Amino acid sequence: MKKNILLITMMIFMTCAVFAQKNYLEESKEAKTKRMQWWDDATFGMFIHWGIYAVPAGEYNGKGGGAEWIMETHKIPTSEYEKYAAQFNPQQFDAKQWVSIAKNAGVKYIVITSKHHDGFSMWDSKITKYDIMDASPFKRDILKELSDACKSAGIKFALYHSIMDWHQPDAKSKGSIHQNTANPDFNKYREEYLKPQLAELIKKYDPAILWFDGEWIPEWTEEQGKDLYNYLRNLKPSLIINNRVGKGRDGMQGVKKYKDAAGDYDTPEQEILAGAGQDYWESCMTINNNWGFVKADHNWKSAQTLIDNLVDITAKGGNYLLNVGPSAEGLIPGPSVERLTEMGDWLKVNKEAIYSTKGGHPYNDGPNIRFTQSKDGKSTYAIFNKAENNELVINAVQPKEGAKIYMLGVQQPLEWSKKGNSAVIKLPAVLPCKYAWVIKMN
Ligand code: FHN
Repeated sequence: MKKNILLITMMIFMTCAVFAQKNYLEESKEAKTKRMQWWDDATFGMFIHWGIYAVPAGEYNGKGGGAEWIMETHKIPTSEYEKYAAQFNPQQFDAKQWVSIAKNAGVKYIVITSKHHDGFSMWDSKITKYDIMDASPFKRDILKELSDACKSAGIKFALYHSIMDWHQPDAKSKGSIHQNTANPDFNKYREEYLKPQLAELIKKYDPAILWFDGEWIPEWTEEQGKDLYNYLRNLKPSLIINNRVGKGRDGMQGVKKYKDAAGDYDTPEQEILAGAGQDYWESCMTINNNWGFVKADHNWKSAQTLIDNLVDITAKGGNYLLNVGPSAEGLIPGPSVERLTEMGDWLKVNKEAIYSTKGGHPYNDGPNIRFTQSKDGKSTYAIFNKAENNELVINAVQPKEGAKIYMLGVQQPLEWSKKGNSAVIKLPAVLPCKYAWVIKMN
């Protein structure tokens, strides 16, 4: 008798345990800090916008405009746009080569578009035939190849996923040009398409981050965002999710409009916070003018600008998510690779001032000096991109009398002196790198 009672009690307990969803919206600050640690230390990620929109490459019927937005920009009917899937056959795609480019650039995590607004699934999805395996001649699981290559190289693999979907009938906002059902049932799309695809992505590719976008549609609400956040964290407790999972993002400036907005970090886009960030934040930017590949877009940002951005963002306590838009052939454009290589060469000399640091307090000293700090607070790094008379004058931070001051990449300590409230540091005759240099002060 006693044995039966014990057995029944255990079964009830186990059943409750299985169905007891944890509420991660009430996660403690300590637990979140622990979960975000690798991301906070990583500082530099690569964004990849890749899809069948690479086939038109920013041109439709002889007219430019729209990269990953080309379906909307040119009001391309779904049946017309689907034809790009049948032309998408990136035979030069080599996941290991892409990951090697990222690793050499000093990138610590890669966020690739699993599904952008056009609704095309860049993986072998069992939920739809509108995917790389069934609708394209390529028939290779791109996300599987890339996630495997990332794992082998020690780079975190992550996914961008659009809530907005111009292909799924029930996802189409009423009145949108793509609407082709009288009464789209958004709840049906969310529960029977969006969530099952996300569960599939977590199970198959184990992403470290889910980077949501397209949350601005009228059908999506903060409540649905909170529900989705909790659903996903229960599937993978260590998952990191950006603040576009809900409706809490304040436009392109990307910070939370209210304290309990769903999502783990803020997402300024094509801009850098004006001052030091108050929460976890990541600035996503293009390397030219477009996210997706545009054959006519040769407006590449200089290596100087990209390194200045990385330094400014790091000094303000943020992460830099820099985008590449591969071609329909599966190649990351050469000018992107050149600039990423320059960033990697710079980081090889100066990584100590970037990875696993805290934003400086203050974060700057005029327009050309930024500060970061070691996590233990024992070292301050002054990162500068301009100096006159072969010396650097620092006012905002005062080294201790007699402190040894170094430049990263240079063996010998530097000569320096105090002049009033300034520290005047003599720079070495031969500098260890291009673009910007780091003074280390203990
Ligand atoms: O509409 C998207 C756009 O295509 C791109 O993905 C950027 C980068 O995150 N986000 C949205 C525009 O804010």
